[in-house]
Amino acid sequence: MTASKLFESYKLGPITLANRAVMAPLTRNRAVAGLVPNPLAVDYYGQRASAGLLITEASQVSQQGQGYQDTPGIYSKEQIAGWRKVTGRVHERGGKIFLQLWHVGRISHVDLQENGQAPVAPSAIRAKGKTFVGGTFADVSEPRALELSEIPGIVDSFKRGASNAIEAGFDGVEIHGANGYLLDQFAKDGSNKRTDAYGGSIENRAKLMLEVSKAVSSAVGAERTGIRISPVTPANDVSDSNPQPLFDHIVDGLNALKLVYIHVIEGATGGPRDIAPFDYDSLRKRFKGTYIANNGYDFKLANEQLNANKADLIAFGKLFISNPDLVERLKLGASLNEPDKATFYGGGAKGYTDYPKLAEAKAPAA
Ligand code: 8OZ
Repeated sequence: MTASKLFESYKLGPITLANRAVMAPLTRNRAVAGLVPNPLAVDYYGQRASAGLLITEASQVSQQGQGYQDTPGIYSKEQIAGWRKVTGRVHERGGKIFLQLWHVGRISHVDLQENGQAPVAPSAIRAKGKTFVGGTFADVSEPRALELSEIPGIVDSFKRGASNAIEAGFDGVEIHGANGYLLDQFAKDGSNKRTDAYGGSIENRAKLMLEVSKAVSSAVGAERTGIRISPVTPANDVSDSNPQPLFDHIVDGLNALKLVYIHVIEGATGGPRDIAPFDYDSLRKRFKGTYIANNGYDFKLANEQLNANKADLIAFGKLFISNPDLVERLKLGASLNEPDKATFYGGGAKGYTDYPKLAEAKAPAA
């Protein structure tokens, strides 16, 4: 068996994780009925319960916050009931699970919005990019700028989503502050051209992310609230002219709120880690809570970063899609299943719940 810090337990606020491997949030687009987690999701998350911590796929906090077809929500009674089955299965198997709270902002389409309205954004600037809706890829719609008077409603929708998640049995929540969705759109100056209290200076642009963090942590406890950020990702056409002071400021604010973790996508989401210069150590040093590192990690890089104390936990995405027993495989130095891109988004059990565990793969054919 391979020795590694990755296999050591870790105390995350009030809960103890069996190891330091985190399953990253992964959009799978299988919530086909009522945007309620698919019954297959119970098996999918349950199969992966040996991760130290599971973070669910991004789950919209309102209809307005949805940007792709068949993504689950966390705002209706039915959705809460659906998620309760997921948390029940994961806990039965000794796992821990956080739900990711999501508002896509301008990365949406009129067909997903109430009465075909425009999606909302900090400013009325359409992103260059596509979404998946009605079974096909389509350009995202032209958004409208949120009125100042609508901002408290956005904060409330995150807060309600967080309370709903706790009602559904989650161990905590992760605020989606990354990848060019609403909170990231407000933070970065490529998408935020507002002239009110939520635009202009770094402090003003960071305000919504910090207000949401404060509201969520006051509702469910800072020790159960984490956040995901992606300082330099170009995902969903987002950009900032000076991300270092922006994210230094954001992390200082999160630290003051005593959030339990920051989950940092280092580099371009799902792409090169070195896309732009950025000092992640600065975030690591500023933040007194847990640092979860993500993006392009394999076992070797995970060990290097853990041993150098650059991270407390490591989040793996694609590797957890194709290896339900990733932790056991890494312990044994066993080979890994390759993920199949064609089944990442949408569909049924294929490429979702049918990746074999090691024992199953090794079992002789009947
Ligand atoms: C892939 C496809 C759709 C959404 C993210 C929630 O990037 C996503 C996402 C990823 O954070």
